[in-house]
Amino acid sequence: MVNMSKATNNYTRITTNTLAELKSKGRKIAMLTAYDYTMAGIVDKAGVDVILVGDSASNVMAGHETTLPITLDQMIYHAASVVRGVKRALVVVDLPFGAYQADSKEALPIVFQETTKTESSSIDFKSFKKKWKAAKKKIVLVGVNTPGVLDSKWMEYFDDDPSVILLTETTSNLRSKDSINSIDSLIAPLEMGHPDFFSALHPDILLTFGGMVVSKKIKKFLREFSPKEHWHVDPLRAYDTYYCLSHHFQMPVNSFFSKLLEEFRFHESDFKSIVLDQYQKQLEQGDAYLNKIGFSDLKAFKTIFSLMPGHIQLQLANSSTVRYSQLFDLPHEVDVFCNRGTSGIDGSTATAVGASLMSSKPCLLITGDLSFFYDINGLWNNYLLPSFRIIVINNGGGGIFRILPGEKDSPKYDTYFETIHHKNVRQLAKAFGFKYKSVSNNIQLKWALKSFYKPSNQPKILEIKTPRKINDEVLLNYFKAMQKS
Ligand SMILES: Cc1ncc(C[n+]2csc(CCOP(=O)(O)OP(=O)(O)O)c2C)c(N)n1
Repeated sequence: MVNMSKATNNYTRITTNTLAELKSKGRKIAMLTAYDYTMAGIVDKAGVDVILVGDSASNVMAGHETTLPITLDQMIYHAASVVRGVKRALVVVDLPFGAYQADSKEALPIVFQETTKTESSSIDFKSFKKKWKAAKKKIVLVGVNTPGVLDSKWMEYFDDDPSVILLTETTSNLRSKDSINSIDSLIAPLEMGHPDFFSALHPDILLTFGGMVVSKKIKKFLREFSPKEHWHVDPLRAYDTYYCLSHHFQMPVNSFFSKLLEEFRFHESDFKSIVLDQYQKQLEQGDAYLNKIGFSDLKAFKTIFSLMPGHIQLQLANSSTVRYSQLFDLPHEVDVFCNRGTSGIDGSTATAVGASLMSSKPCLLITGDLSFFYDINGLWNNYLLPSFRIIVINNGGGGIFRILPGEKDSPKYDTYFETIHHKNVRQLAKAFGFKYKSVSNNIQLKWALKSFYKPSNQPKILEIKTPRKINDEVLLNYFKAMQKS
């Protein structure tokens, strides 16, 4: 058995990603069956990569003639026993015959339901506490979250601990005094290489919670500068986004911190101060650049975010809207939502209209032009509130394709990628009973925003026209400006 797994014994935890990697390299994968804690421990220690808890437990453990009689509860009993004995291997469990055969989609809810039953009290926090305490450099990275998920005392803890930096996104709905809310502005120098800073930023422990992370730069950084430990906290699932997931805590995030941080004392570290200093310098460089440049998507977002009222619900469309939104701070009280996941440009308007009806706060949707035209049927209903606001960033097409590498130089790029158009939003605004205004420079935008949020007897649309061809360069130069610090 030891020989079989030699090729893979440098992996501390086998995940589905490990298997894909091994397959792509043509390496052998060792797999054995186990049904109980003791056997699973032996097989795992021998270095077997995958342990199968087969429904053959019906024959082998219970003496039935076939695999048919075993029940879901009995399979769960075996699976849970095996999981308790395993530290490294990936555990694969058969669902019993008949559990979902009618439709394979039924398998998923069964798995989710059963996996979330795991008792958090069964986790032994001792070794995790020790590691947390010993680590001088810890990054807490938060993905998409509904507002109010984390108790404020943990935010205060993150602010106070000199060995922790808290990285959040606009869509995380978490902002504290010392949190870094624009991850891309921190990681901006990555493309240029900045070895000293990146080895300083390289964390011992990465702790994540929440859903998808928008920033491509942080993903690239964490894959390149792999932390020794990556812990993810989520009652349901854990994705191995950074290819180094070492532990999944299947529990609510507040319970997790209560356990991990009980009786915790801070220890000296200069991690936070080094990182925050560098971040501040980069933000200042970025601001200096922003003050110099002409009107563009980036400048429009800066203005929108700096003049945003506090008491609103912000709905973000996908494409570059959600990405530009990660670059600027907004008032702490704003609740932010975005249809992340498959990142479709459809549905954002319809979602915002629906959400506006259920929220006590006025709703603002920020959307790109194609997303707005695409989802126009979302406005076709009788329930639009007078407090509903839409900002359409009209850059004449799908601006994101200019920013993404690769496509810009392909033939017919304008037609098939950017899909340029010369439509404006005015007629549609009128047709759906919105008050309408359009602006095409920063002074007009500032003026328009002064009255845009004021109460009215009609919903309002503000169309911001930006020059299509310069947006990608402006964004690139913004990051370059930060790299100078
Ligand atoms: C339903 C759907 N169709 C197509 C796409 C591919 N797509 C991604 S971004 C984009 C352009 C969006 O343009 P716009 O809404 O104007 O935003 P901008 O990129 O200019 O910010 C398209 C067509 C998608 N993500 N979802």
